[in-house]
Amino acid sequence: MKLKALFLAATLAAGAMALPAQAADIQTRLIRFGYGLNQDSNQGRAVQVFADEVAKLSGGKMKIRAVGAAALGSDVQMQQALIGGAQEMMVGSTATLVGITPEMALWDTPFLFNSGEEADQVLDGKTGQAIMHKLEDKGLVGLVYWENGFRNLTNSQKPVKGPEDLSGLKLRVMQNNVFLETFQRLGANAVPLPFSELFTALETKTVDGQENPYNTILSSKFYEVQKYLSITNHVYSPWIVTASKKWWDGLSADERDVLLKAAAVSRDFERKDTRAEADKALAQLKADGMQVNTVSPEAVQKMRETIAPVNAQIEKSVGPDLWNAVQTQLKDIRKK
Ligand code: TK8
Repeated sequence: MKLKALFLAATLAAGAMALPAQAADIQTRLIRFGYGLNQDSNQGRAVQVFADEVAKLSGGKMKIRAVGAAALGSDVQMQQALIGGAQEMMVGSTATLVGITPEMALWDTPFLFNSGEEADQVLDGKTGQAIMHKLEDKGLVGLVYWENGFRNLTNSQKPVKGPEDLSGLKLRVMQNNVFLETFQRLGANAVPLPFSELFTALETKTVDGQENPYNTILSSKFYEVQKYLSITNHVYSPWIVTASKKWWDGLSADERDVLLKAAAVSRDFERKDTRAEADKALAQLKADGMQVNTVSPEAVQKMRETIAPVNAQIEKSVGPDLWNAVQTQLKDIRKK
């Protein structure tokens, strides 16, 4: 009788173990997750999807406290908070990580990708993952890449029809030497500034212009302070979801699994949402009064030639192996 009862208790316990979130090795955790854009943006929507998925997979034990609009700091400030262990997670531009992990500069190569789908294959492939894992030596853990998108120019002065129109234009660039050099070569007066200071800088005319994807120009209301939008698609920008390594190393395998699974769900949602919204954003920017011009293929070609030396610079800082791996993968993708 006694043995039977014991057996029953053991069976019940084993059954409970099989229940997903309740019995898994998951503690109650509050996770501060910072990002730079407004809540009402492609970035904000994807953070919400991530938060919901983490709650679902952890049975409500792991709670994401999402803080947008750079209220926890600029990309660079948040990266430092993650490295120090004062903040758990964030999403931001890979471009702002170049000071920490130089290999990230590969994604800043002008005109590297022809489409978002090409970018997906490279970022989710061997090279993209190898670069992401390099963050671990620096106190960060990369989870997934999201799409920021193809960047285009806006300014308050004139339509940019070619490199000559950039001459002397005060243009905000991301805090990154590749962007600085690219726009200096194009003749602009490039000013590195964190994204969190950009709207005010445009509003007060500290800078004349900036470059970002349509979605961001809309969700950050740059159309209120910028008249001209010139379509160049000069570079594809990824975002990357990162965690503090100090914090990550203290998580159980089950907790990490929840975060990785939720991150993959957020990535798939984010890329779809971002692509679906980009065309609508452009139409909305026109409706909001922006004057839009497409830079001609000839002028784009001239831009490419002017900034070609930047590629050699990037190849030097990422090393020939990574550089060649991406070129080879892109050739393969384009053959198909
Ligand atoms: C948001 C930035 C932004 C980027 C920029 O934190 O700085 O222009 O495009 O998305 O990472």
